Amino acid sequence: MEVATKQDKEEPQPVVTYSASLGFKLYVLCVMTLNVAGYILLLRYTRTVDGPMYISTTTVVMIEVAKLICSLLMLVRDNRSIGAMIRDVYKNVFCNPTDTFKMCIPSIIYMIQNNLAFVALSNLDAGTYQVTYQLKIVTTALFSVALLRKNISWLQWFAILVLFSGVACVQLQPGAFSQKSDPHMNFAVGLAAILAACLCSGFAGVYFEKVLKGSDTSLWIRNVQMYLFGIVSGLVGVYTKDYGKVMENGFFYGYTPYVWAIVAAGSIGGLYTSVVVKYTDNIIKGFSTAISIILSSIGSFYLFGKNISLLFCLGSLLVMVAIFLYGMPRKVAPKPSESSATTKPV
Ligand code: NCC
Repeated sequence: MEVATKQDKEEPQPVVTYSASLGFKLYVLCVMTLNVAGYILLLRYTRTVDGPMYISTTTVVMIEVAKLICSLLMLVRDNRSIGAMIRDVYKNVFCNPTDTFKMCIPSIIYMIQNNLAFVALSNLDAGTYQVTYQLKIVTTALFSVALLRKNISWLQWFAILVLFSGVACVQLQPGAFSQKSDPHMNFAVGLAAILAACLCSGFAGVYFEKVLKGSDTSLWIRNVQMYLFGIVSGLVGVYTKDYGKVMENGFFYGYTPYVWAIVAAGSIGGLYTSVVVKYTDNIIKGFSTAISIILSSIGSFYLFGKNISLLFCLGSLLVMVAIFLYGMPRKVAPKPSESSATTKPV
């Protein structure tokens, strides 16, 4: 299919916009949001429960494998046969190395980010983790301006300040800095991991959006490209960090049904994230995942017997208000590039 995407290099992104019904967008946002809450709780639960501890780097690899299989199945559906899918992948992935290598960057950064999530959740409670992680809206906004040349209004920058205040309130809750109740948890390490994950999330998300919407290559081909690199970089992670443990106990050591549930939730979350970014953008994605803060906080309260303080509620509320302000529609004159953008239906 010929789409007017190969424009002059100086034209700003995006050059392809994808349309879908509001119902479909709400559906993917809801699934992603509920999944995030479940994923965080599972991660937190499996990192704190007694018993043989699974090797988290292997889980990251398994999630990439599951996402690759699902993306290939989506390509079978789109191409209507396995043979056509193989030809499609061969042509677009293996015969197009320059294009394929574009996905190497987000895949490595996501791999680092996904590993950092395990470090952060081994040292922070689920609620603090989730709210602090909302700082990725700031990094996403900054990278959106830098890479996608997005226009961010004063109201939206104000929303970012409100967001900072909300996150600070949550962190100032009594005991948040000490977490003396669990000697294995180190708040400083958890916070450093989560801040680094925010940078990774912002950069990789915006970079992926730029590449996806910068050409007419299908989402599932982009995902196959990314997950292939994801598997390789994930295995490098296993080798460098946990080689000894894997040799001693095996790759699947400590894999309980809960760990397999993490693999399922991790792959569903990743795939839905890619669909959300395709039909909306990274900023709307951030707005949606804020709802999962409340869900995982409630879950954290029940599962780990944690008391949610008033300050935590206020902080969460400020974060929600900030995300709402950030997502508020505004009138902007269409850019010349946008009027020439190609719109593709679902
Ligand atoms: O941090 P976040 O996403 O921005 O990370 C994006 C996740 O989506 C995967 N991804 C992205 C693009 C693509 N084409 N395919 C993908 O599989 C990346 O590998 C990365 O895992 C969020 O906005 O808060 C969100 O958070 C993650 C997750 O909770 C955190 O990263 C913590 O680990 C959610 N992922 C899951 O719930 C599995 C994501 O849905 C939303």
